[in-house]
Amino acid sequence: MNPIYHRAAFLKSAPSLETTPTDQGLEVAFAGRSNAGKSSAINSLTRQNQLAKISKTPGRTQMLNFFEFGTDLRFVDLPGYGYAKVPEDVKLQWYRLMESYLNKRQSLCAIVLVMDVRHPMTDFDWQMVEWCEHAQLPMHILLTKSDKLTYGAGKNTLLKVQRELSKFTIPLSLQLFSSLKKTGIDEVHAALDSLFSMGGQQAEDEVGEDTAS
Ligand SMILES: Nc1nc2c(ncn2[C@@H]2O[C@H](COP(=O)(O)OP(=O)(O)O)[C@@H](O)[C@H]2O)c(=O)[nH]1
Ligand SMILES: [Mg+2]
Repeated sequence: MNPIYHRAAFLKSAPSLETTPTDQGLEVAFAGRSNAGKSSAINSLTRQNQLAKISKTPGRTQMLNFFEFGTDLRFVDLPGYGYAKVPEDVKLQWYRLMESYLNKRQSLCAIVLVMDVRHPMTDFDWQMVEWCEHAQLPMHILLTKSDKLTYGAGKNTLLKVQRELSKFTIPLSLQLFSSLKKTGIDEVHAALDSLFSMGGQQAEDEVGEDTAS
């Protein structure tokens, strides 16, 4: 457990890259299909029931939601995707927003990909992993709603997804999680500690390269 994550407070909602908070420090962004359990996961990790909105009408929020803790450390709740009912122009807007954020955001150091353990590795999820591989962004995967499966079935899914992802070269880790039962939280905190520390190390290396040249 790392209590720093409990200090997270809402910072800003941004509908575009131009309106995001100053691009300094480090942030970890949470991605996932609408209804996968992203906002619930952020609330469980920060021990705050109302921090990220748990939406009853999914697929409509085309916003990047920023939460800050400590100095220049942030979580970002990315807009969800995958609802058939969403109109084409909303899908296009989502795509453009995600593409510009993932490609241009300097402080983005890792992605937490949230998937419903009963529906892992949808097309959207594959696209996210490919994006991260392309950008060489480390990734941690939460197979959430694990309370919906027996322990054995959850473990089987975990192993299957692990095998499917073995071809990727980015640092990749995954775990079972449940916001409902509050299981797996310590493991996520440890993964976040490691992602932020890798991000900090890389930022230092880049500064080193700049001063050396
Ligand atoms: N059983 C169960 N339901 C969950 C869990 N996490 C989220 N949910 C439910 O799944 C729905 C979508 O959750 P939400 O966090 O809003 O998903 P988001 O669209 O990815 O942000 C809500 O009805 C939640 O109560 C979980 O771990 N277990
Ligand atoms: Mg949400």
